[in-house]
Amino acid sequence: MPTPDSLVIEVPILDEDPFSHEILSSPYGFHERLREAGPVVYLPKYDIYAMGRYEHVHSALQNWETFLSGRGVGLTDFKKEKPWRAPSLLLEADPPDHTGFRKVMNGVLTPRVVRTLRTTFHKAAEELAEKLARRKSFDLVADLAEVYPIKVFPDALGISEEGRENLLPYGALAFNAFGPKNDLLEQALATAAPVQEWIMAQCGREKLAPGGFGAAIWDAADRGEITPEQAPLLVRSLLGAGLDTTVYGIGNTMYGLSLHPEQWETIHSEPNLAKFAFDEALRFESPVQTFFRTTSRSVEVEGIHLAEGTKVLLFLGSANRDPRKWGDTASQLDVRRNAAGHVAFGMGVHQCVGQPVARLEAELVVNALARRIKRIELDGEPVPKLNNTLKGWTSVPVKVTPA
Ligand code: HEM
Ligand code: OVM
Repeated sequence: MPTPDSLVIEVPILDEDPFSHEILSSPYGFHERLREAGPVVYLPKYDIYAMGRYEHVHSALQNWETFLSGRGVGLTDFKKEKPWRAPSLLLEADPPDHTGFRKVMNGVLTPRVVRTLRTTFHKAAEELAEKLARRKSFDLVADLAEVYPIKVFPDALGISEEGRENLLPYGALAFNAFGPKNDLLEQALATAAPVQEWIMAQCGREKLAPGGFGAAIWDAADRGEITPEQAPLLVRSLLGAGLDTTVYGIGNTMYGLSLHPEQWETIHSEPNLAKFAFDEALRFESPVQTFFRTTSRSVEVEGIHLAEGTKVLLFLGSANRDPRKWGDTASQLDVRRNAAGHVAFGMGVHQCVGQPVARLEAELVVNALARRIKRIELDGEPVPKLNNTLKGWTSVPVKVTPA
């Protein structure tokens, strides 16, 4: 029933911790309680509001004027507390500041530029798939998801070979840092200083190989589109956002397909479905589960009042499984479903700028495996990987039958 503007509804309260180990490793029961409780729910544990339904998550993502990113997309309000690092010029900025930086990054990661990587990425995918298909069993994470992106992405960026072991810990730190200061963040921070130092040292022009994404950002500085002070921060965005996300994305996709061997059969018989399988798998198990926004003004959502400066936690992973949007099969993986409209890459002005890279990696590696493996199934209990923002696995043992 529509709510008259004048009628302010009392907000439902959920006394649960979405950043607890239990909910992080297995969030779907909580998502359902969140969606059922109402369009906007209060979480007293953190004094924040949360949205879990597709309609409201989707519209908050589109409405950057009311739901700000510039005060941080984590729990910390940058207006009240000092951020743990200099804010991202992209992720943690609003128009008009965001607009010019986004234009530059769009130019660095155009589908046309990304197409030039196809040959190299293809060769690496074929080699890895050939090796894995010969084994009776392997681990989807340790032997595949944590191998392929590390093989191709740092070279595409143009960073040095030395120190690449810092990349995944930096991503883990950055994504944990969007959450509360819990044990997961404390653990990541304990070893963070040398990791952060290495990351920033890689962002200078002299460190970046010609022809890579990093050098392309510096070319934009040469053209006067950004300043030499801003270029390293844009390079840092790629170092922080570009690797863990695809490790989780490829891992989650292969996990979903192993959990449903009949879905694998479908893509084995039609390997060109690999790219659709990736979108459906991102919907089914979204690597980036949540992002915050901060209200820029007093606003009412379905009759619930949010004061200016309120932190709102948007559950992308819950929106992507909302039966109101996806029907009663929302919690099932179906590679033939039209997953268009999912919010795993966000929506609106901040929608993932790295999508062409993520899609290229996933499509090539899943396609290469689909052609060589007839059957895949779980071969033991998957072990969840805990992170305040990312959902994925530390280990997924599988048994495979070669084609
Ligand atoms: C933004 C997810 C891969 C770079 C985003 C956002 C999401 C996301 C949800 C929106 C953030 C928001 O609205 O606040 C993912 C997923 C990936 C992936 C699920 C893999 C499956 C990548 C890759 C790169 C990248 C490979 C770099 C090459 C970025 C950057 C932003 C972003 C720089 C900020 C854009 C902006 O604020 O304008 N990503 N991402 N991402 N992503 Fe990705
Ligand atoms: C950034 C960024 C963008 C997306 C995700 C992310 C660490 C960082 O621009 O720094 O997570």
